[in-house]
Amino acid sequence: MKKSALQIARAAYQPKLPVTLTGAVKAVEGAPTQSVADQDDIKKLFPNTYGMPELRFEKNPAPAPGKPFNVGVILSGGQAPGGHNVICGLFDGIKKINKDSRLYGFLMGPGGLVDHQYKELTSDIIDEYRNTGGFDIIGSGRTKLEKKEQFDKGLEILKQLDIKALVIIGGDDSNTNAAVLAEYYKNIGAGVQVIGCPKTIDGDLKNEVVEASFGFDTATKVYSELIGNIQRDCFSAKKYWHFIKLMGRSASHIALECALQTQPNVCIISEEVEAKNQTLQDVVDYIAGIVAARAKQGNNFGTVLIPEGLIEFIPAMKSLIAELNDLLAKTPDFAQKTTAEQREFLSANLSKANAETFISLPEGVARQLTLDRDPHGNVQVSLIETEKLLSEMVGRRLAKMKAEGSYDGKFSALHHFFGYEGRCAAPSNFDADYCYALGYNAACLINAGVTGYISSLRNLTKPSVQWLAGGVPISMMFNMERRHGEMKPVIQKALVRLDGTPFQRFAAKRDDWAINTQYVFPGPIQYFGPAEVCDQPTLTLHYEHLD
Ligand code: FBP
Repeated sequence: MKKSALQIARAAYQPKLPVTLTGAVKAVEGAPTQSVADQDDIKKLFPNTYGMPELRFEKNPAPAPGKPFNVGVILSGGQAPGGHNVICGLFDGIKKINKDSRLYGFLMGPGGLVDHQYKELTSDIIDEYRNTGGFDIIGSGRTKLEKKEQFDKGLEILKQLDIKALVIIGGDDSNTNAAVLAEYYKNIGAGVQVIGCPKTIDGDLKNEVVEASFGFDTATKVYSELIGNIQRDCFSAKKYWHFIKLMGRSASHIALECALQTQPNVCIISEEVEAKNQTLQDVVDYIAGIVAARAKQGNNFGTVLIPEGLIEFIPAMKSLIAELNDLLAKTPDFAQKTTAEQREFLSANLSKANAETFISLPEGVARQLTLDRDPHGNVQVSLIETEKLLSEMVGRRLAKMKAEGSYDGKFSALHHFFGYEGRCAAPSNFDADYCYALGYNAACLINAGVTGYISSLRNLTKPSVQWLAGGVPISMMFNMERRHGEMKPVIQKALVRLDGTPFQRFAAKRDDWAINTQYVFPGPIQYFGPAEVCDQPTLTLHYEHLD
């Protein structure tokens, strides 16, 4: 594959490891841990891996010579910038312990383990992928590793390749499954350790012990650059309202970080909408109010940031989607009805409140809610064009306001969705360093002989050389939640905290940003240059450290 000039120059970048990891390390045990909630239930489910201590690495002045060992690695779920560097760090880490150690990548996600699809990652291959975006070195997939048969099938190939440890690079669900797998292998005496690494651009895998998931830094910088560019265009032409949907299936961390970076006129935070029990119409009225206020000053332009998961946080929409899922599952001939028949059927069969919500929706969105279903029959919420839904409804509201005499402006909307643009970008210096260190640190955890741990680096707002390296038992992040009708141990998803500093900073400024155009134009990610331009972590991370 032909390489760009940046790719060639970037290949030479040497990620900056925490000082502790630059030589041999020893693991120092902290106090035994507990899960964040439901301790008794989780202890029962993880008899072999519950309560293990946190680990901190320190320099080891007198290391014993390391024996060679083989490791397997899996990329799980959506792409996130820096995944390749986790693998490069892992490779360099195991080779540093012993040059004869070997790394095997399972192909296209967890399915590769179950189906025995793998390739050995040699130094020639690894060198091609240093500091690059993407997950294409081995591919990724969304197969869930959760059944005993999958674990047993996986063990066959792990044994065949003499693999001592499996590293799973994934989000909250994948790390939950990594802990279940670790417990199972320990219980049957399989002799295979399982180590997790925290990945997802969504930024919702974080807590007291995991400060950030990788990929969030780069992805939000890419989106902020694009939003900044749009804002400059919008400020130049002064004739469009830009409705910009941002990825982040559940939590609104991406939208919030981009708002802090770019200071748009409006940013909706799903968690706040839910907490205030707002309706879709409330959200529409809020945006329309700002459009009208800006129009009064002759400013018929602006930007609106919308988190991808918004729809599911609006209580009325949540209830409508839940009832539609049930109703349509019982109505196999629904797709054969004409549009008019479908609308009539739904109006007659939905509860009164849900029917009213349904009728209030623009036709395109109503169709997406009823026709575009996943293989389980559920609404594919991520396909709903929330940006169009909101702008259409704002347009209608403004027309009404015009008729009543409370608005006198022009409203012309353009729509954008930023998601995939950011997931495979070349990792920022932060993500390049963080990911490389996560992988390298995972090698140290393997060498320390532990299982059911997630690779952890802390002190992330400091320069990477000062980061603290260690490991945290995954079971420590668990609570019990209802999933598909059953109570399951899962890692708590981190949503935007309305009492946290990142949201509070935004909330304190948003009224000003709404009316007085205060756009910031962050520009593209810089890989070379002064540290204050190239090495800044996200504002979210920075403000969270003030909490
Ligand atoms: P992960 O949680 O697996 O990291 O994926 C996050 C994400 O990028 C979401 O923001 C988005 O909703 C989803 O993946 C899209 O998934 P897909 O790649 O399957 O279209």
